[in-house]
Amino acid sequence: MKRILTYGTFDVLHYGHINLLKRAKALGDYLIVGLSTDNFNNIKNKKSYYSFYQRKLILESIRYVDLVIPEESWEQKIHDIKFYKADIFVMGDDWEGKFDFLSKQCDIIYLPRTPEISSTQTRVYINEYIANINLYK
Ligand code: C2G
Repeated sequence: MKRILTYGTFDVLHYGHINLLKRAKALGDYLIVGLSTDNFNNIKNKKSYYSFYQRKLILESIRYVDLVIPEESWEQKIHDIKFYKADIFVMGDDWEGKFDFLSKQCDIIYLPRTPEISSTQTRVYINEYIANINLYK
């Protein structure tokens, strides 16, 4: 059983996230996602639209995801790799090189980030769509 570990905020879920989760799962048999808590988002200077529990509910409904754990600090990865017996640590390549220090614990794979889509961009699209609806009312 090959176990894969990844982390993220996964706010306003979009196809870039799904692409990452799908490819991560394809590398093994069991995908664990460390989901940034609202407090850790503050540390990352990231404000998410959905709460941790809402984002957790959404992630747990995705067929590629087997387990969602809270990501509360930058430092927990080494513990998580050991505790969950992760064989591969996966991140999008916007993080290229940032987690190479974990290579003593497990394989590290950075997957190409899906271009042109982000949670922020998705929120812009939604706001523009709503503004257009109101325009024609
Ligand atoms: N991602 C992607 N393509 C996009 C957007 C995101 O492949 N268009 C990937 C990111 O590279 C990351 C994952 O999807 O691997 C989750 O992205 P975010 O929710 O933005 O996570 P981030 O804020 O990068 O947090 O300790 C690691 C951090 O928690 C990562």
